[in-house]
Amino acid sequence: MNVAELVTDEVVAAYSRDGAVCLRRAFGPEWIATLTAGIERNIAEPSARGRFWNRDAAGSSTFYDSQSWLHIPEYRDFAHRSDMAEIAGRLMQVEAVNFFFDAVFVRTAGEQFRTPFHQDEPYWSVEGFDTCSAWMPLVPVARESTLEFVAGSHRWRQKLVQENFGALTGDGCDQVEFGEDAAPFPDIEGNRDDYEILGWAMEPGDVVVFNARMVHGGSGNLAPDRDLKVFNTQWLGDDVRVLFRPEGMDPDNSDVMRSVGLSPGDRIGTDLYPELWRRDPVPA
Ligand SMILES: O=C(O)CCC(=O)C(=O)O
Repeated sequence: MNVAELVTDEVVAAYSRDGAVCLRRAFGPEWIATLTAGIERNIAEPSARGRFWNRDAAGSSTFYDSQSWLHIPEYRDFAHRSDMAEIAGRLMQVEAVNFFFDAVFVRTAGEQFRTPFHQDEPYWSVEGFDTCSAWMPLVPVARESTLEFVAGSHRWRQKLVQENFGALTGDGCDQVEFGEDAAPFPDIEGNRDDYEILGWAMEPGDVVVFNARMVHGGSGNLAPDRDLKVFNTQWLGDDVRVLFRPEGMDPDNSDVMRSVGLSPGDRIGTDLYPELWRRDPVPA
């Protein structure tokens, strides 16, 4: 399906209002096959950030890795050649889009571990409203096992204490620790009726795109015969600037950003965060 058919004015309005939209049949079987091969390669050759978020006594697990596009050609190919950069640009209504990083969440059959509710931007080495993540399951996912979103939370103003996912591994990498200027994170799971919670059963080819300020979590809770392989990409638009956070970052890009000459306040760029889409100039 072409991007104009997929990202209609109604979809753009829903993304702006709710902070997340599910686009059906956005990617064909060839991309699913490519990314599935990429995930298999990634599990065999994890980056230094590769880690298990969970392994339980029954043998189920959740594997996480990020920024692997630098050594996984299938991920690089998707970032550069698929329609995802344009989809991100048209949803965010920006002039240009840079690739930030990829992440994978791979749960084996029957895995129960659910990702705690959190926002993404507070972990990142950048800040801005024009951000999005594209969460793409490569296998069918049922409603009770999908990622969930608190509608409208991308416009919440309060700084919240976020989960320290670095602590799930104990390896000292990518730790975050919020101070007293952040409010306690609300108990979404315990008070589900107080929130409008969005989530979609999805098929391979569907993608959920969400603003990085969105409160989201869940996934997991898998039936004994269902696994869940998710490929995720993060995209940055016009108002995004480099920011090194005293709370810590996950993934912490500050060293690598410094090494390519990026400083706090800079517009993102360089070969590490390439610009992959720009709105066509209006003809004169
Ligand atoms: O799939 C998951 O378990 C977590 C996904 C997530 O938090 C994200 O894509 O930012």
